[in-house]
Amino acid sequence: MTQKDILILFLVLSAIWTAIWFKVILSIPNIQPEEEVTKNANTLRRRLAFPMIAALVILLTAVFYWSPYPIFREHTIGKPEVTVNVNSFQWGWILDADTLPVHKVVEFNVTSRDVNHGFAIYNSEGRLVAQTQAMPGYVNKLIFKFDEPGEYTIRCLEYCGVSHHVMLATFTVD
Ligand SMILES: [Cu+2]
Repeated sequence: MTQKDILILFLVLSAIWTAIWFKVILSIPNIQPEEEVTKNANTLRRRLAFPMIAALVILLTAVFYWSPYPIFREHTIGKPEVTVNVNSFQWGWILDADTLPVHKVVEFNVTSRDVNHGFAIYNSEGRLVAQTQAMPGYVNKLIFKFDEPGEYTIRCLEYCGVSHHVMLATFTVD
C-alpha cells in the first residue's frame, strides 16, 4: 500500500461517511417534537459509533504501518542495504557518501555536533521527499528508498542561527 492508496482509502471512507449523513438528513422529517428529536439523535449516535470507530481504526492502522519509523520500514520497504552517516553543524552537512544507489533501501544515521537541525531531502523538482531531526547526542534513523535517479538537495528545516538559509548539501542518486 502506497501513500496514494492511503489517500484513496481515506477518500472512499469519507465518501461513505458523507453518504450516510446525507441519507440520515434526508430521512428526518422537518418538524418533530423535542422528545422525538432527542430520541432520534441518541439512536443515530449509537448507530454511527461503530462505523466511525471502525473507520478510525482502519485509517490509523494504515497510517502507522506506512509511517517512516524504522520498526515498520523493514516490512514496508525492506531492510536497509546501504548506510549513510550524516553529521550536521552550524552551518553545513557532512555525509560519508555523495552518490547513492537507486531502488535500494538507504539508512541515514543523522546526528548533530552542536544544535538541533532539520535534515530534509528534496528531489530535483524541489519537492520534499523525506526528513528527520538532526539532534546533538542522538542518532535518528531515516530509512528511504530512492525510486528516481537525479540530484537531491539537503536543506535544514529547523531554524539554527543566522546562516540557517545557506545550510545546503547535495548528493546524486543513480
Ligand atoms: Cu537550520
